[in-house]
Amino acid sequence: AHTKDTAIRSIRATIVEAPTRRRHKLSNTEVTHQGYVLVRVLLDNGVTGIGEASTLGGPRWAEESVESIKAAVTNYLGPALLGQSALAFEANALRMGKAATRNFAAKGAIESALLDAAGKTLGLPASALLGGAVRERMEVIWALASGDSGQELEEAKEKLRRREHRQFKIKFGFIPPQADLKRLQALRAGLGGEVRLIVDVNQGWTEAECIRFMPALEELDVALIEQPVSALQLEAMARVAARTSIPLLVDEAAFTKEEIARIGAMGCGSVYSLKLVKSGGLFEIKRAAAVAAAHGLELYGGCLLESSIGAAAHLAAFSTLPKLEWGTEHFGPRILVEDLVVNPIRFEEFEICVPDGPGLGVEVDEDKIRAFARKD
Ligand code: MUC
Ligand code: MG
Repeated sequence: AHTKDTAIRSIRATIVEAPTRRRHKLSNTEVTHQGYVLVRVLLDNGVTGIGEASTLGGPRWAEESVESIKAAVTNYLGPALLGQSALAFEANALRMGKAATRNFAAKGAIESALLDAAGKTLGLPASALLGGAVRERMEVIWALASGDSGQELEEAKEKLRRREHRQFKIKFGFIPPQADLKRLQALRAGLGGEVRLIVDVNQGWTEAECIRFMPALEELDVALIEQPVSALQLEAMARVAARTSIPLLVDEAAFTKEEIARIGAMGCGSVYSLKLVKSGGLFEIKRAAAVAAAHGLELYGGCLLESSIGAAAHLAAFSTLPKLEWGTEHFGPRILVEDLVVNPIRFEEFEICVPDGPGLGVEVDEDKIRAFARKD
């Protein structure tokens, strides 16, 4: 394709609702379908690029919903970029910043689509445009979130048997802490002492509940506790972090670089979860990682149950980070009944493989998109 004609001709957004293999529960919501907005950009050279914005149960995990994302892309962010070169990544991010505050999932999807189109134009993987990959695969964590203890143990055993995952994140906070502890005890007893277990409370506990129940998590050798208290209660999170021997993973409490600097300075945790829907761009994820690392935080490659499209975008950025101590939790492509691409991301020997084709390296399955697109 011609590298001269990289002007952005159109930007379109489609709402997609893809069924999940089982119910996925969190402290404040549960899903049986994943809501995505697919963003397609068309350049003057005829190349198209695809990006994905993910949500979890409507505007629940964060403020953005599929409806708000589509509106932001169609009415504000898209129009601000028409006629600009897809290769002008920083200038385009500035333009989006002027057109809309926050709206990170929407901005992240557009930038992913531009990286896809630019990479396809230049014949380079998106990771090359982000600085070049320093790793081609990474250890990948699976999330257990049905709430049915027996089912969760069977699911984990199956993942181990298939050599797909050997680290598990257990979603807490949708039942009382005592009941969550029973789930965890059953998993630890059934899986043995070697398997790494992470707990994500999704802001579900008070500081008092942390004080009461974290000693039990320590006994069960939990490796990491993610966002135990409200994202707004930074002081409480810092006190909890100082009290427990388990490192805290900061998720909902920090989206922007300034927020990361604050949680870093306050000691709210010692690991940071990177997410496109928090950073609003793949270049920005790299800056988020640098700010977190400069405050002494280790890095965890987060997800919001993206399909292989969103996962490919994340992996392009994660693959370029000098350090990614905790690997990634990109299990999204495998929780969908049907992935949205014809060449799903590969999982091998407990690792997820970074696609190496041009752009994001995935090809949209148009039949699936037609089947799952919201009819409105
Ligand atoms: C979150 O809070 O980490 C990622 C995995 C999962 O089960 O939920 C998401 C969001
Ligand atoms: Mg989380």
